[in-house]
Order: sequence, then C-alpha cells, then structure tokens
Amino acid sequence: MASPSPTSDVERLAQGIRAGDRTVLSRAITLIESKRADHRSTAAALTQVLLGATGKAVRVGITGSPGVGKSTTIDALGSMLTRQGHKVAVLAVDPSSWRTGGSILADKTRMARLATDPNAFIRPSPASGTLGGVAAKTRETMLLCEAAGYDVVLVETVGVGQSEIAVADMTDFFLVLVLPGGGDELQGLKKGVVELADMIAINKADGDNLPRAKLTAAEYGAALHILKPVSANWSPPVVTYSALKGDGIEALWTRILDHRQKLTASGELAARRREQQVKWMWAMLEERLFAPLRSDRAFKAALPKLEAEVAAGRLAPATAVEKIAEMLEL
Ligand SMILES: Nc1nc2c(ncn2[C@@H]2O[C@H](COP(=O)(O)OP(=O)(O)OP(=O)(O)O)[C@@H](O)[C@H]2O)c(=O)[nH]1
Ligand SMILES: [Mg+2]
Repeated sequence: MASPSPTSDVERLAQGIRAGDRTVLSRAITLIESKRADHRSTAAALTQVLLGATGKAVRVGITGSPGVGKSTTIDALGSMLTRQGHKVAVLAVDPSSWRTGGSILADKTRMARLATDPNAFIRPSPASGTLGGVAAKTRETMLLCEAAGYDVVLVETVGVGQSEIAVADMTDFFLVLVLPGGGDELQGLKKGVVELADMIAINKADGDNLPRAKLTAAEYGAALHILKPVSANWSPPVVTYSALKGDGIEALWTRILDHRQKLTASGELAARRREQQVKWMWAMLEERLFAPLRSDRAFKAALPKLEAEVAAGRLAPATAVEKIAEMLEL
C-alpha cells in the first residue's frame, strides 16, 4: 500500500484541528515536539496552512516563583473563562523540563477543575531541548491551539530569568504573580521581570495574609512608580487577589481586557505582535543553525576542554572560535 502523501497528512491534520478535535490537536503537537526531520517539516507545513486561523486569541503569560499559586490561579481564571463561553488553552515553558524529563508546569493534577473541563486544553511544557527550543515549540503549539478555536491562551513559566523573557515575547499581556512579603523588602523583585510586567498581582490576599498582601502591593506600587512605563497608554497596575477563594479573579481578567482595548486602539498590540513574529523567525533560525553544532560528536567531545582552556585564560576566546570553526568546516 502506498504511504499517504505528506500533503494529505497535513490536510487531514488541519481539518481535524479546524474542527476543534482534541485528539488531532494533541497528535499535531506531538509532531511539533518531535526531533524527527519529517515530523518537523509536516509540523511546519501545518502551521503554514493554518496561519490564517491563528492570532485571534488573547495571549497571556503568567509567571511567579514556585508555590506562588500559578496553578491555582490558572485553574480559577480558566474555569471562570470557560463558564463565560471561552475556550482556554494552558501551555507552559519550563526550562528545567529537559533535565528532569518532565514538567511540573501545567501539571493537570494541580488544575483539578480545568483538567476535566471540555472547553480547556492543558499541555505541559515540551520536555526536551534548550530554552530556545522549548519556547519555539510552545509558540507553535499556541498557534495550533488558536486554529483549534481556543480564544484564550495562558502560557505559564516559573520565575527563573530567561524563560520569563521567552514567555513575555510570545504573549500580549505578561502577568507577574507575587507572594505577600514580610514588609520591608521587595522579595522576588527582579528588576528585569518587573519591567516586563503588564500587571503585578499579589496572590493569597486572604485570612491572616491580607494586611501583608496590601503592604506588599503598596511597595510594588511605589517601585513601579519609579520605572517609566513602557507604554504611554498603560501603567502596569498592582492588585491583590486570592486564587484559592476566587476573590479578585474576575478583576484580573477585567484589567487584561482593559489593557487589550487600550493597546488595540493605540496600535501597540498589533505592533507588539509584528515584532514578536520577526523575533520568532530569528530565534527559530538560530535554533536551526545551532542544532547541527550541538549534535556534532567531535565538537561535543572537544567542548569541555576548550571551555576550560578559555576559562583558565590559556586560550583566547577568538582562537577557540577559530578552532571550532575549523573543526566544523564553517
Ligand atoms: N491561602 C492561599 N493559599 C493559596 C492561594 N493560592 C494558592 N495557594 C496555595 O499555595 C500552594 C501552591 O499553590 P500552586 O497553585 O500549586 O502554586 P504554583 O505556583 O503552581 O507552584 P509550582 O507549580 O510548584 O511552581 C498550594 O498549597 C495552594 O493551595 C491563595 O490564594 N490563598
Ligand atoms: Mg504549578
């Protein structure tokens, strides 16, 4: 029997995705995450075919340190949104997943309501690759979810530096979750992350935590006041809420929509999306160009020694690059 042509494969997958078939969507995402070249090219053809059906979702990035309540927040916000008639996709960028082989992010067991919600689709972080590779796969997955009719995409990442930038770069709104602090110090205030934030939300503003949450909010408010807002049309608000009790969840969404309305009117949202598309292209090209290098045996074997020599100051970085270029016949 003749094997099916790649084109008909792509067409069949595209049809299933357009029809919102979750099984087909999952299968297509598996192709995106695959290392096989033929899978990758099918996946690329698929995103191209579906391109016209993408881009319509509200894309929200969510970050915060472990235990801040990301899963609880996504569960509460997501189920509120599906009740309102939205279809919600939850994705993740977990830079540690390639080492641990599994993702703690977008873990269904911690999102009990959404996990069984027919209008929610949860996909954990791709489990292998560099941060750039993982982020690229999550972006492609986001496009497929949009084509499948998910009109809200929540992308989760844990606050460990580079991954926040990757997620801010693929979303329209970047939400930073913070714990009520002890008072005088802005715990978790990494300047870079605060600069990325479109809103800072202090979670666990309930019970005994309430006064501390208010205090923390005031401190962040003062800190943000000093920073020049990135947009003339949006000053990132600082709010308090309780994911556990659901207090303030609706207000989070109202702010997100308010931001959307203002930045759509000013054209900034469209500009942000345009810039992101071009950035994605470059990031993917970089990944593609580096891939053969990373898998080159001679290079991998020589790398530790070269790095050690450079670190010790015995080998000039430029000389090391020359040697590598020679080795790879660049
Ligand atoms: N009091 C209170 N506890 C909360 C709230 N939100 C989350 N928690 C608790 O905080 C703990 C961590 O919540 P998660 O939602 O798992 O936090 P996370 O940020 O997803 O954690 P990681 O996935 O480990 O990074 C759990 O025990 C939650 O029940 C809240 O609003 N109030
Ligand atoms: Mg979690």
